[in-house]
Amino acid sequence: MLYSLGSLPIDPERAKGKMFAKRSTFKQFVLILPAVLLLAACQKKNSQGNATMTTTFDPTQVAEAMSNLHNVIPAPAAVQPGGGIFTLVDPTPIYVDPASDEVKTIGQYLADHMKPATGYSLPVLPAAGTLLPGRITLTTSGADSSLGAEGYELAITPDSVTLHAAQPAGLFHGVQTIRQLFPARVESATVQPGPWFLPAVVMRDDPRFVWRGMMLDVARHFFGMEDIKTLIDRMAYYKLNRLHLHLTDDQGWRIEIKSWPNLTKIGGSTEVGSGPGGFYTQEEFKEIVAYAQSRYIMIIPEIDMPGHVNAALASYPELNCSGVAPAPRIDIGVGYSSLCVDKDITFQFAYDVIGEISALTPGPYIHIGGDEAAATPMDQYIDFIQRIQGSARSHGKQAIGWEEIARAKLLTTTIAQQWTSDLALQAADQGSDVIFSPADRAYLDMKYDPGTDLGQNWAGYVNVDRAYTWDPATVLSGFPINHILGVEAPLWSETLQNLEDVEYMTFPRLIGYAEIGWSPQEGRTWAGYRDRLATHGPRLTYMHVNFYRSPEVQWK
Ligand code: TNX
Repeated sequence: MLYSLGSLPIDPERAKGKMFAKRSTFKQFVLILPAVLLLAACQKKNSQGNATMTTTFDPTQVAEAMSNLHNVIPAPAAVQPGGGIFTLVDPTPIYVDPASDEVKTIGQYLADHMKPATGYSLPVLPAAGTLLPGRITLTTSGADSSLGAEGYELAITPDSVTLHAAQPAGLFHGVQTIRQLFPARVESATVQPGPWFLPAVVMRDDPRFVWRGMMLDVARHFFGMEDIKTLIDRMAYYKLNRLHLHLTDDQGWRIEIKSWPNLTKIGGSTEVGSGPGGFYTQEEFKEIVAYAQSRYIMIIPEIDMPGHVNAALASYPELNCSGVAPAPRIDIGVGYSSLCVDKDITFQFAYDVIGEISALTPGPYIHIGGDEAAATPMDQYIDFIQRIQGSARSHGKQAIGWEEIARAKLLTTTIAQQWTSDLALQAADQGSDVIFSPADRAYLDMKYDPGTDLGQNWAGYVNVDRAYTWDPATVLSGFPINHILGVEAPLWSETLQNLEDVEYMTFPRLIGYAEIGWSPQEGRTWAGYRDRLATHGPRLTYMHVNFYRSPEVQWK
């Protein structure tokens, strides 16, 4: 009885349909706040979840719980605030579908992420049949199939948290929303004082675009397994789902190819500057792929060809037209190297590499580069790209290439990645889908402003505002909206030596790209986003992310 006090009416039919409120409004918040405070003053639950005694909750903490509803990033598609608050108790069971190991794993992931800060026990238990009242429930049974591959529905009442999704990925994304609805200190690695409140709500959320990615250049500087896993965890928190690894370039070859061992033996031993380079063995790479998969992120491997190949040319003299291997390169020049596209062995090499990489990744994509091939004659470039996309296809993969590949005759399954021109229009004309990574908005290696020590500025300065205030649908005028796959933010690593550098350039800008990729365009404003982002400062701090405290944001 007590729990309905102050509730806004939530009609389940409305919650499913078009009438569902788009985004909660501040007005609704003000309306329900007094009721919430009243409720909070009356309610305390024991471990069975019954209200047993009267106590007074700190109104500031209740207000914080309510405001977290408005600070989720990416902003959920639809939010209907409820009445009251859910209080986590010790222990709180997490009920999961008994028939699904995958759902159980997601339940355990939530428990593992709540445990350090709360110190609470959150046993993951199978819930047979109908949902048990109370506590936290994660389930795909009875979910609305229109939630799609990644959507979820989250219902929080004062006595239960229920997450529905049609697919496990949706549950995983919903778990990130739950984490963000708890106070920021829930991300602490050490036990923090409670109470652990969640605001009552019904959310229905699914992404605008299927492709929400980041790219990391591990060729110019090499980053080890732990760095990659850390980055994957950060991405997951913001519902990103693609990590593109730029595995080869002039300065380094970073993935073991068993049929061409010198690629890593010689080509993997250098990087920009004087560093030792490095590479992933195939076993290590599989481990990265599996780790990313457990966070519902797909690894997109890139082998950049026919330019950006000095590390390969230095490893095998026979890949050079001259038959002579060039010296390794550790500078940051571009556009000077090319595979010798006249030679049969060049194609043998490319096909072998594509075959081994295809076998390493379960996903349907392989990125073949294709950018800045200034040292390859255009007719040979076009022939090369066409043959390589065919090879990818023969291994059951869709080729992805930087926008320059639009000059070739593309298969409709081939995907182009826009970065600096309108060539992507030609790709869409040929029936290809396009990923948007406009350098002057989405390049994570662009300096924030002239005072940024790291990064480059050839595409201009990209502050947090500029990184956020654009729409993939309007980057190229006349671009057909049905060919937009989504958005990806590339981080080129010429100037970045370690994870701290990577994080500094990535955060907070990546959070904005996550919202551009996930949230409805309608209603997105810099002012609104900026204020929500400010509340993520403490979260990032608890996670030990080395983010740039941009003066554009009044960090909490
Ligand atoms: C352009 S973007 C490149 C990269 C550089 C980057 C530096 C693209 C497809 N090619 O080779 O690392 O600029 O910002």
